[in-house]
Amino acid sequence: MVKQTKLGRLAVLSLAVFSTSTFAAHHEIKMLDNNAEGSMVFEPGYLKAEVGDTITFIPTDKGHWVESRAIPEGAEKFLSKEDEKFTLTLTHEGVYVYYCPPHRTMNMTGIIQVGKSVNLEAAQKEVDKIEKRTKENKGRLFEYFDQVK
Ligand SMILES: [Cu+2]
Repeated sequence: MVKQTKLGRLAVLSLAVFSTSTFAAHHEIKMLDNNAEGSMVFEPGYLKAEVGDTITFIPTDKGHWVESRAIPEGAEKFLSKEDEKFTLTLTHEGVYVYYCPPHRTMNMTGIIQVGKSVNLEAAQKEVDKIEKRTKENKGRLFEYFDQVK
């Protein structure tokens, strides 16, 4: 019984790995004034993706944009414009830490993990720095970072 379940899970897992490495996926992250997590928030705040995938930041609510902080070596920094849709192609494996500049002290932050977390230490430093400076929604970025594998 247990063996069958494990095998079933493995089959699903290998299928998922196969499909993500074969077809680039498209993801969306909403920029919001509020959601169940609190105020000034990206949704989802933690996102797992693969090299070749694209991400579009959606300005669902007004007054937000996105700027990269810690990114993997070789990846390009990004900075979007206020209230504009912004699409990013993920070219390098690693952890991408980003925030919304006007709401960084409200911990309007997020993490995209692309493949393996090759730059984990640098990402941890940036996460610590942002959490230290944030005045509201403390701990939110730590929660996202805890999901990095
Ligand atoms: Cu914002």
